[in-house]
Amino acid sequence: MSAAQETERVWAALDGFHIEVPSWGFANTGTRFGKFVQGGAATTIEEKFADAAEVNKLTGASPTVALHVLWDLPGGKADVPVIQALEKKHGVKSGSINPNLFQDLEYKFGSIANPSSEIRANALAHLLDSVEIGRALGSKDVSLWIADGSNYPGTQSIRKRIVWMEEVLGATHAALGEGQRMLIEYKPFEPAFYHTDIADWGMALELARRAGPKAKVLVDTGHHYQGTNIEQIVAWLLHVDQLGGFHFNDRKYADDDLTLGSIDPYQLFRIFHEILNSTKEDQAGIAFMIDQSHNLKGKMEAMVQSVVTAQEIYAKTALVDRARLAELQQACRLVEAEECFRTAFWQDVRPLVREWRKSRGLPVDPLKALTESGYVEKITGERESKNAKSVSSYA
Ligand code: AOS
Ligand code: ZN
Ligand code: ZN
Ligand code: ZN
Repeated sequence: MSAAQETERVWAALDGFHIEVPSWGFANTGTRFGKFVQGGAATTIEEKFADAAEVNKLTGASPTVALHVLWDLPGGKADVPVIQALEKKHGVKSGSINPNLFQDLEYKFGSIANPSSEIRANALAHLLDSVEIGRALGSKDVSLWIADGSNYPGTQSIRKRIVWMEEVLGATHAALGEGQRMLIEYKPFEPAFYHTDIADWGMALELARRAGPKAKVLVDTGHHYQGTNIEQIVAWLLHVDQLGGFHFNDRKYADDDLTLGSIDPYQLFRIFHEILNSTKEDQAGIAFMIDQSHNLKGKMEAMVQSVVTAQEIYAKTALVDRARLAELQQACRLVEAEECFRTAFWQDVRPLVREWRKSRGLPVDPLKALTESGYVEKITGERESKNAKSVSSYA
């Protein structure tokens, strides 16, 4: 590939690349053992929007912010005008709407799979509110993570809980408006430690199919057992037209929510390759989102680092000579095929990405620009005393 072709490919890829940042990634979240409160963490929805806007200003790639209904719109639909005002003020839009069915004490034994029909009805009401909020904000996706499960064998009926979930998800789907979707996330364990009601992509896929055509599967990269071939799951979901989006993060052990690409950048490259190897239409239906929680790293720095890493790895992936690769695969020329694939991964695309940033009027080095802007000092000064008081609540 000529240098001009490489530039063209990388620039086209970066122009089309957006990744959503989570509102909760700017707030004080921690581990189950506690959290180290950061002076500059966002304490209000306004501060979360300000931080998300700053990340977008530096990277040009994160124009939307994922919202958590209970944490960001505690007043429910009544808070929509507040969010709309923030969108206008900060120039970033609301992205996926995340219902919260794991925090209230009534969900101790489950939400949409709880044996109590009353509690299931409350969970459905919250999902319907979330759909309404999404519609009012003009946001496409309602993103469902269901923490339901049980801790000991024999304590719950796995089969009955499937039926209950089908009922609630079907009713949620029926409420979706034109252009709205629901994404179903899966996770093998945590908080439940014996069975999780939506434990893997097969369960999520089947529930999505039964709910209806606007339901798709959401792949959180941290939600797999060690060694799972995530790109193969991605390939399958693309094949059956059920891939709704991603929660990107990285991990060494379980759902560690580390900065994406920090442990295994090659895995991210392989996932992106399956996506870039699919049709433009397929690609248009995939929501890229970051789902991370930074307990030790500065939140702004970690988020900028994540978006920049996503851009760089996406750019690398765009350099795979897919036509040549297909020929080599067809001819079973294994070593050449592997080298063709890996050559793109080994290439240092950072000079090309810098050129792209310059040409788009963006800072050439977003992390350095963040440091030089004094933004982190500014927000720390403004928020430190508020953060010192709020050592408790998760997010
Ligand atoms: C939890 O493990 C899931 O990844 C959720 O998607 C996420 O962490 C967040 O809480 C959104 O509810
Ligand atoms: Zn997630
Ligand atoms: Zn998770
Ligand atoms: Zn995670």
